[in-house]
Amino acid sequence: MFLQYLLPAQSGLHSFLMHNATPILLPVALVLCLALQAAAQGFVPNYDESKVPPYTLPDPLITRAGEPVRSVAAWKNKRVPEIAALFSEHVYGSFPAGPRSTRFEVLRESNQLLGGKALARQVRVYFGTTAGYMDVLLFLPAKAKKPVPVFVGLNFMGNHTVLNDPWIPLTTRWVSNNTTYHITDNRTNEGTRGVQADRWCVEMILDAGYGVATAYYGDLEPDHAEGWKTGIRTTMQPYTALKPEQWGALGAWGWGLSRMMDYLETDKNVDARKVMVMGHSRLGKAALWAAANDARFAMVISNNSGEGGAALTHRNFGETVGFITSTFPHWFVKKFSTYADDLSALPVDQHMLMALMAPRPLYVASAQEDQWADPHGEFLSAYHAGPVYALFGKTGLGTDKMPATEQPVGDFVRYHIRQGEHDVKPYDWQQYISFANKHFR
Ligand code: GTR
Repeated sequence: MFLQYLLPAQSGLHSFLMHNATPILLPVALVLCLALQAAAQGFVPNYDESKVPPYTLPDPLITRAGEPVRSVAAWKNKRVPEIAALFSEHVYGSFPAGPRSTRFEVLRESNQLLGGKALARQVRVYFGTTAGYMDVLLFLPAKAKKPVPVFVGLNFMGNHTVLNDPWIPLTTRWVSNNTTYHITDNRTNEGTRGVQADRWCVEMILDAGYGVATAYYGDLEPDHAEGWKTGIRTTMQPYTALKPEQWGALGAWGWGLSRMMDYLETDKNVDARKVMVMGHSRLGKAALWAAANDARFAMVISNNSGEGGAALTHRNFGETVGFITSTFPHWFVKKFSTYADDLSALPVDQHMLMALMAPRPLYVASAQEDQWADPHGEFLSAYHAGPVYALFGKTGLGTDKMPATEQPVGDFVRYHIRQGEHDVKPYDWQQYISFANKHFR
């Protein structure tokens, strides 16, 4: 089935794939790279459902002291803080409550993008009273007569990659080298404009009457093992009162989403009660953790977030704690890696993270060819959040049967698995838009 895992781990081939794949082949190349990395580590992922060892999930509705949670009040006052503290301690690290951002500078504004369909703003969001900042790119439907609900999410390569328009400034931050895009000195270039436009579907979102806000995740922390040294975990240390090792890169990216929210609350064209946080893959993990900590996000969307995101950790399928914490040691707190060989000791699982979203609408999406992210584990974790939604009188997925491809299921918790690879596709956005229509219109 996954022939790629049989390939020898040759660093030359690895780097060839990483750097010479055409844009269209990039997702395939990434899978191959992961496979080669896995092979290099002597790691053989399990892709056989019948070989998933038995596991026991902690019950979201029983406290650590063994008391059942029977009311919304008990859930909110006792169990939510307890679960959030468990995730902080064992997985993601602390999530600083602030400082909130209060200083915003509109750097540029235009009503010329997308043939005049979009009102676009690039806004510099300063961190507290410091000179540190992130640049938020906001698109709004030009025709809107009142404040609109907005999708918000971080991007992987810079704001200029989400839409091909020379009006959008190139990021000046550190970016990953990539010879497909001729990035060799960790600085981006004109050739990368719009290269991730397929993932953002800006026009489709605006046509549906929604706005979309994005920022480059490298504004918060460069995504490599040493990135924390120049990222906000270091620069904001006096303000967050946390040492860099007390939170991970996922936490830093999630914290940035909250700072974007600080800005959106002040934008008169945005309906701040209807801001939907969305993230893909590692940025889906960050989006979930942000939403768990910040109730201002009114809807939560996890796109192929996988291990450490929506997928159940206790299932041994696809990516594992051992692999993720050794390949990306900077994403989590160190303690998470100690569960690599003994998952039974881990006192949380990701269905509890899903449950922290309740009663907000939650969408979990997988992709058929993204077995690395364990689609069935993503489905199950959405399913096991159901009892908490029920406590609020809301139906979650409403079924324990994994649906066929492109047959979304669920009410307040919704799930789909689409055909194709690890990515964000127009199909995914169509579903997120109709989910938003259902709950916000
Ligand atoms: C992979 C990682 C996944 C996922 C993915 C991504 O290398 O193993 O957990 O986060 O990266 O972000 O695209």
